[in-house]
Amino acid sequence: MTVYQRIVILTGAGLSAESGLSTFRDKDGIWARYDYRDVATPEGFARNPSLVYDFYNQRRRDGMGVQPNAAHRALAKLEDAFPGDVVIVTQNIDGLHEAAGSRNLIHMHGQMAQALCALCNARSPWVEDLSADLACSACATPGGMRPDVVWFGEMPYDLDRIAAALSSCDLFISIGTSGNVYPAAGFVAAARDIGAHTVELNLEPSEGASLFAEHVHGPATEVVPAYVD
Ligand code: BJW
Repeated sequence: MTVYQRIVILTGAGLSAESGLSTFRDKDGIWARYDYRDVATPEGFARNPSLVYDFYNQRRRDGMGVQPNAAHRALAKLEDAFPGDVVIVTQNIDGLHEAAGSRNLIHMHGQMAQALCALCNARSPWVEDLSADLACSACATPGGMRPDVVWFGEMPYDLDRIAAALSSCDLFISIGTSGNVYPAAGFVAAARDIGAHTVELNLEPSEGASLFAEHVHGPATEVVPAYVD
């Protein structure tokens, strides 16, 4: 690990699976129970906001009391101990990286603990009774409140910062993501193109597995501490 200077780590739902949170595309995953077009698109939200609020309220309840696992902790320890730069780009909307102590963290798909006012872009803590009629405290206009998450067809957050990190990294590690969702699924190609070493740590080969130079397959709580320690 000491030969590297700048590490970018992409994480996905598989990282939090052993903490007890569902993944999306595994056979008992979230998309086996919900149609993503209803709960994870702006069109679905416009059609039936109550369904979307219920979906994210349930996700928040599922996340209550959930603790970071050994893989989250190993990544936080890496950031503390590594002499160079470590940035974690997570697709996860849970708060488990922060809870483990990671600081240099980008939530590219948002955070379930937050609400976003679509009218003035103000962010506020999510409240359980969030509804389409609730007024945003910043602009006092009812009707704009939504979960602060990135749905299909929307632009992920902090892409400029992510592109800058990818353009100068020498090690790219992807953990617990199926490689189905872009632009995150394209980061490995960007890192590889500038000559970075690329590693996949996942339960099974992802969609983009052939793009990685190195693979370690197994549960995140085993393979991540073993790789980064
Ligand atoms: C374990 C494990 C254990 C299990 N240990 N591993 C080409 C280019 C650009 C865009 C597109 C494109 N083609 C299509 C698009 C559009 C679209 C897209 O990608 N569609 C695909 C389905 C084809 N993308 C978008 O719309 C994105 N926006 C966008 O593209 O804007 C325009 C743009 C263009 C060009 C450049 C830049 C921008 C937005 C995507 C938003 C995704 N939103 C969601 C839901 C919201 C958040 C939430 O509610 O949580 O985000 S969808 C869902 O998928 C969620 C996740 O963050 C995301 C990724 O899922 P993830 O994390 O990979 O989970 P799984 O379940 O798929 O995989 C888990 C993996 O873990 C599996 O491999 C398991 O084996 C493994 N695992 N247990 C280790 N214990």
